[in-house]
Amino acid sequence: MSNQKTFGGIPEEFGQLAKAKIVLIPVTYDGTSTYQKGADKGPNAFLDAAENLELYDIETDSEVYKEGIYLADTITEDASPEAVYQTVYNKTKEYIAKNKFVTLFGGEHSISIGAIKAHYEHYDNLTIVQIDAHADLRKSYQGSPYNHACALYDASQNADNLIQIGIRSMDKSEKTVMDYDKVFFAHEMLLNEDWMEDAIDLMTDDVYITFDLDALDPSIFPGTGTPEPGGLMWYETLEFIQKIMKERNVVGFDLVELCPIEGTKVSEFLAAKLYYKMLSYKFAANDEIIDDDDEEEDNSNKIAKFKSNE
Ligand SMILES: [Mn+2]
Repeated sequence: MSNQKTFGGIPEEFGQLAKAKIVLIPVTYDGTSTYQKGADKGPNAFLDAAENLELYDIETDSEVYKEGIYLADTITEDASPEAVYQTVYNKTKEYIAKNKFVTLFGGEHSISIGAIKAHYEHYDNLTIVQIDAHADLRKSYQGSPYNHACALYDASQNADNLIQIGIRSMDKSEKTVMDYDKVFFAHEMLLNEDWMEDAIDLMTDDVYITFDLDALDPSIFPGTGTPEPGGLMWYETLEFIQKIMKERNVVGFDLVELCPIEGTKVSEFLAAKLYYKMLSYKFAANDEIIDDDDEEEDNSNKIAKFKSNE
């Protein structure tokens, strides 16, 4: 399927592959989700919402689209979970080889398996940061290692470093795979006002972020297949992403599991805004937003739910 439009309706000159620093690959696969279906409709809802974004970011005083965002053809492969994995892996590799900053939008979380692998094969000592309500560490589920419940199993075994953030749902069997020193459970984050710095301290220089949108609290992001209570709020999410972008070299990311709800655009608009914020932080990270850390933390304490109330 060929995308005629540019991301967010940006001018054609900033949407061409040759000049773009950023590539966005939409992936519509929703073959293995188990509760509410509809993540296949995520990419189109996200792209529609993005057309209504303001392209100037107040916080970073930047217009990140001028770095160039190439909207790649949507991956609509759905023959099997393995075929999806292979296609995503090949496409991601292709754009990494062109020195692009590769981003993907799902689709369910299994679409991340190939994207993560392409990145950890390319970058030595890469950290995978998984922001997610679910551990996703099953070796196989419903007959496939490429099921969304297995999205991070491969990374847990083969990537150099996996850090899990916001986890609040898992199967007991996943305990044997999980590295507890690198997991930030939601109920513990609530009591640890230093969780962001603690997590960043565990990261190597190069970082890939896989962001399952169900990590967010359902009150701000209801549009997902398995909405788990007790998730991340908007400003603490932005604070954490901004800190990673400033303190580490983020080499790519994916956002997955948007499952649009008919009659409301809250979730897809949040997803579009989050995507654009992540790019703004990434490409403004080394200039405009270097500021006084102490002052920033004072402000964020007032609005971050996962910080101590004292
Ligand atoms: Mn997940």
